Amino acid sequence: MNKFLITLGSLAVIATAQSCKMKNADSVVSGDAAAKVYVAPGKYDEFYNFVSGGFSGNVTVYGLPSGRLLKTIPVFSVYPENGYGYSEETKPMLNTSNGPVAWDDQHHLELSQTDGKQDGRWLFANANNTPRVARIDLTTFRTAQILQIPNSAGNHSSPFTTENTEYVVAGTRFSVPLGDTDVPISSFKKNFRSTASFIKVDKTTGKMSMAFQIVLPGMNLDLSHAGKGPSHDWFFFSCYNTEQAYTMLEVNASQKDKDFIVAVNWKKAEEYANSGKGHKMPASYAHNTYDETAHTAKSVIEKEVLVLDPKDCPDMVYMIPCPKSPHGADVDPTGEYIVGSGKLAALIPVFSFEKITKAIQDKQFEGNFYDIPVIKYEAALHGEVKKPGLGPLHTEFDGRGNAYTSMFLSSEVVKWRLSDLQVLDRAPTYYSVGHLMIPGGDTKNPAGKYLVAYNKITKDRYLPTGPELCQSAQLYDISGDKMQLLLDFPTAGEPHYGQACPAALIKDKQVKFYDITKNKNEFLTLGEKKANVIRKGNRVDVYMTAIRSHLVPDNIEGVYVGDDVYFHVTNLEQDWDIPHGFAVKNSSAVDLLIMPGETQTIKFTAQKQGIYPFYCTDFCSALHQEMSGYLRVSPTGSNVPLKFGTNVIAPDPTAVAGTK
Ligand code: RUQ
Ligand code: CUA
Repeated sequence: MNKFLITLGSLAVIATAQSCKMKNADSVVSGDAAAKVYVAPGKYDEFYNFVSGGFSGNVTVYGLPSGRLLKTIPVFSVYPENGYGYSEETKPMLNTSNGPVAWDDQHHLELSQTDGKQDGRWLFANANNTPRVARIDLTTFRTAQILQIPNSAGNHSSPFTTENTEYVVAGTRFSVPLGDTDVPISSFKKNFRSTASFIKVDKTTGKMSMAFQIVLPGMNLDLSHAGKGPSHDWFFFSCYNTEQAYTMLEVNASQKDKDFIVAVNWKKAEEYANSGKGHKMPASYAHNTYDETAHTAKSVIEKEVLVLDPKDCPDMVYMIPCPKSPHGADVDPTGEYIVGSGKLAALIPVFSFEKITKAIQDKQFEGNFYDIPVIKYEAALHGEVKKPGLGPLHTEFDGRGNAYTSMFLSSEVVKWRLSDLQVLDRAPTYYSVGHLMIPGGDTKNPAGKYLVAYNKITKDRYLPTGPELCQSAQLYDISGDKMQLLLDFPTAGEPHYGQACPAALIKDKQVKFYDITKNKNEFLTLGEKKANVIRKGNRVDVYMTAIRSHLVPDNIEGVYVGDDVYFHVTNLEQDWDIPHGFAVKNSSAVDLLIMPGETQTIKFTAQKQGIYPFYCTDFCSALHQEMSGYLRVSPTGSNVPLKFGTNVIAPDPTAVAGTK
C-alpha cells in the first residue's frame, strides 16, 4: 500500500513540474527546427514511419521528418473508407473462432528483418484484445494475413521478431486457464498460465503458422525483444505480477521488489518441438489469408497447437530478477545488453548477455520459480543507470553506443551511455511519453538521426477539440550530443510503438495496379460485354464493370424486396492511382474502393421498394459525377422482369413526361 501512495505522491509533484514546463514549451524549439522538418511540396520524406493505432485497431503511416500522414492501413478494425471488413472479399480477414471481431487494440509493430537489419518486406502488428498477429505486405500496404493466438489473452508482448524473421512472438499479458476451461478466478495460482507463442514465418512467402507455445507460470508477460548477434538464439520477455494477483493489481501486483525478465532459448525450444518433447493440445483459432490473385480472403479454423512445458525441456527458460514491474525489454544493437525498464523502479538495470551465459554455466541460481531456475541478479547484471528519471518504460538505441529511455512519470526522454551507464542528456516530452522510436532503433543498425516520442497526453499542445484531445508524436533530432525537439504531430487512435525505415527500402517496390489478366476472383467481369445480372432464388449477382466514367450495367430492374443483391464490381483500369468507388443508397455495407484490375463485392439487401441510385465515390475523372446508375426494387411477388444494361433499356413508350 505504501508504494502505491508514494507513486501517487510523486505524480502530484510531477504535475506541478509539468505546469512549469507548459509555460516554457515554446522556447524549447530552437531556430533551425523548422528548416529541419520542412519537406518542400513535391519532395519525398526520408523515412516511412509506421505507427500503431491503439484502440483504432489500425496502423497509420507518416513521413519523417515532415510528420505528414500518408495512409491508414486497416488491420483489425473495419474501415468504411475502403470497405475493408465490409466487402465480401475482406470479411473473412476479421473472422475468429468466436465469429467476426471487427475491432481491436493495436499496440506494437515490427518490420521484418534479415540478419538483424530491416529488409522492407513485411510489417507485423499485434492485436491486444482478441489475441491476433497480422502481417502487412509492404508492396501493397495491405493486411495479407491474420493469425489468431489460442491459450492467450491480452496479446501484448508481440509481434517482435527474431533476427532473420524466423519467428514472430506473442506473449500473454493476461494469464488464463489453458483450453478455455471453466475454473474459479480464485484458483489463479493453480490453473492460470501465461504462454509465449512462437509463430513460424516462411522465408519466401511470409506466411505465418503457429509453431509452438511455451507454457509459463501464471503472471503477466508484458513486452519482449529478440536477442541478436551473440544472443541470436534467445528471446527476452519482461513480466510483472509475479505476485500472481487476480484482483486490484494496482496494489497487489506491486508488492515485490523484483519481477523477472524471462529468457527463452528459442533455438532449444525449436529442437524440443522437432524432437517430440511437446504435446499437441486441442485448440480452436482462426487463420485468415488474403489471396492477391483471387482478391479474396479465406478463413480456416485450426484445430490444435503444440505446447512445450519447461519442466520437460531443460535449459530452455531462465528467469532474471528485474526491479520493479518491468515494462520494456530491449536489446541493444550488439546483442550484448538487455535493458529492463521497471515502471516503478528508481533505476534502470542493464543485463549482460555474456554474464547471463556464464551464470547459467556456473549455475549461479538463487532458486526456482515454478521449476524455472532464477539467475542471481548480480550475476546477470552489467550495471544500473542511477537516477535516470521517473517511470522508465521503453529504450531504443542510436547505434553509437547510446540508449534513450522514455520516462512516463517525469515526462522526458533520457539519453545514457551503454558502456558506463552515465546519463548524458534529457529532453522534456509534452506530455507523458509511452513508447519512443528511432528508425531501426531495435535492430542491428539503427539510423540514429531522429527519435520519435509517442505521447499519451497533449493538453495545451493543439487547438482544443472538446473533451477528447488527440494523442501525439514528437520528433527530435538526435544526431548531435544534445537532443533537439523539432516537431509535434497528432496521431490517429492511441500510438503505442512505431517502426520507421529509410524510404528507399520500400518506395520502389510498390504495386501500382493489379494485372487484370491475372485476376482469379470468382466474380470477375472481364470486359463490359461480360457484364451480367443472374438471379438464383432470391440471390441476385450483378457482374459489373467500372471504367472512366461509367458503370456497366447502370440500369437494373427486376429486383424485389427481400432479395440479396451482390454487386461484384471489377475495375477495368490498368493505370496507377485510378481506383473507383462504389456505393448504393441506404446500403448498410458502406462502400467499396476498387483498385485497378481488382474485383470487390458489396452485399445489398433490398428492404423497401423504390429506386436506389448507385455511384462511384472516388473522384476519378472530369465526368466522375456522371459515373452513376439506378437499381429498381419492386414489391415482392410483382412481375417486373429482370432487365439490365447501360444505354440499352428502351424508354417506356407508355410513359408521358412528368406524369408517370
Ligand atoms: S505499451 S507505453 Cu502497450 Cu507497448 Cu508501453
Ligand atoms: Cu469512378 Cu469516380
